[in-house]
Amino acid sequence: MSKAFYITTPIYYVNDKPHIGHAYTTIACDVLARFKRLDGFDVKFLTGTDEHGQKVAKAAADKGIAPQDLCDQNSQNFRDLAKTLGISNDDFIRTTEERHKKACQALWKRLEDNGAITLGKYAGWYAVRDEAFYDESELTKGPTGEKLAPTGAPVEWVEEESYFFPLSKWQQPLLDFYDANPDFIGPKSRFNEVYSFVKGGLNDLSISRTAFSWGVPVPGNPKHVMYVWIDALTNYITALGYPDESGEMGKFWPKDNPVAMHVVGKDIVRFHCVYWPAFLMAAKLPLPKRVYAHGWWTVEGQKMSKSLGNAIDPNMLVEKYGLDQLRYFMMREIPFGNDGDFSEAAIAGRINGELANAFGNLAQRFLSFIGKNLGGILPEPGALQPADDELLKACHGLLAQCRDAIDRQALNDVIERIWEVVRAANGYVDVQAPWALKKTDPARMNTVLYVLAECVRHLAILMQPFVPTSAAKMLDQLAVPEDARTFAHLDKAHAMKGGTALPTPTGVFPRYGDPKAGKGS
Ligand code: ME8
Repeated sequence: MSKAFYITTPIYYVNDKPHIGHAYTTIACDVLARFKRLDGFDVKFLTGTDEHGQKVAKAAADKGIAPQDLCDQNSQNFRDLAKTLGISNDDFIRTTEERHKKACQALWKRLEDNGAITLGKYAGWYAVRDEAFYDESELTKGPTGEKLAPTGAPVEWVEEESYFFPLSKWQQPLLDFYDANPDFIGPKSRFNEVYSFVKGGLNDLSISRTAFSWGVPVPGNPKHVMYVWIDALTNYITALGYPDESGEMGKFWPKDNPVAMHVVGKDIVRFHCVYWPAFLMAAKLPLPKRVYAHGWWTVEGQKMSKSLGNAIDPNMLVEKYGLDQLRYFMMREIPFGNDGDFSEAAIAGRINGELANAFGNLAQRFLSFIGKNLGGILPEPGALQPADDELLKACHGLLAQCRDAIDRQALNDVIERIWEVVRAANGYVDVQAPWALKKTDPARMNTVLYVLAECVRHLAILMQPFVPTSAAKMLDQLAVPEDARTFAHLDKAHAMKGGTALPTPTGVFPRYGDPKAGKGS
């Protein structure tokens, strides 16, 4: 029976257009989803849009359009972006869908039945930009003395009738859960941050609003709409068919859940690692296995913001650099979990130095040599020498190392492990110099060319999650059949066969800035 893996992105607010931050999270999840599929898992990969709440209602009012119209337009922008980025999501959820309203109301009723919801009055601070309540003690002062949330968002005083979730009661169960599941939150620094936040004490949470109506109505009291975060977090189980707990819920959200993981930015850790598990515990539903929070991108050294107008449109980046080039850069440039900076110099450096020179040239040089000198037929290898064995051994050792890194969400480590072999293969070419062997020792030349082809087959199969189009082109050039490209095919039984006719090679990774090359894949 195949193993299941459920991976989700945050659902993005539709108050504005997507930018590279959104593209980053979605690409990272796509890499994880593709890796697991290639590794034999039955994967469900979910992304979508978060469409309710005061922030979206306000954005629509500012534009003078109905909230649903704004949602329809901007949700489509996110859906189109997923397509442009080559995202392999299995579902795209919108929180204004009927299936979602049904799931939210069912979860609410279940919480109510379990005595986890009370009616009271909220009086406190709220930041619309963060859609978050803040305690007075968390606030800071802005330049003109105004009160600000710790994120820098303006806050407003809210006083209204509200339903409450008794979060304070869940402090100890949450701490016990974190103690028993130290891998629930990654990276470790985020785990520690959440742990000390919860240890510091939790306030009960207001979970409904009456000041506006753009949300899921509270069952039995439609004067209230649900707090947008209880609505938003529920999306992860809506997409599995909740409240029906048989079908996909049983498979992708099972008891003791060893299957589901959420990838989020560091801004929304508290919602995913404190509120969400507490809601689920109170509802007596399984918790996800892991939440991984990545870092923050700045652009040319600056924070992206509406006022600076420097939020980069990912569509433009794909147009300018090529899709696989962008995907590779984002996954390679910074350790997943750390902050990083997007700059023209950095992406151009990675494209030219690594994709074009190191990886692209490695394949291009020996493939054109075979095309020109051997009629495009991959030669049979002779007896292997220690240098050949060493390179092939490095190839065979890669999958285990990549799996280990993937399970820690160390995406750049996966690339680094692969790149160690790319470097070793380039070193092998330099030392073995197959072009020189043509005259002196053609049999040895054949072996070297064969070993290179087998090595590049491994590298291209393992690079598929990161650069799917280019890796596929490389595998086409090696005449690897489309149904022989999973990780199960990395074994010796599926090695390249001498005598295989190879198609005419063409460059897979053009240099950036080379007027002859055009843009990438
Ligand atoms: O928070 N760098 O939606 P959102 C890296 N609707 N990632 C970034 C980024 C940056 N500069 N800016 C945004 C919400 N992101 C809620 C989520 S989930 C149940 C509800 C990414 O549109 C990052 O993943 O504000 C961050 O967590 C997410 O976009 C926030 O998207």
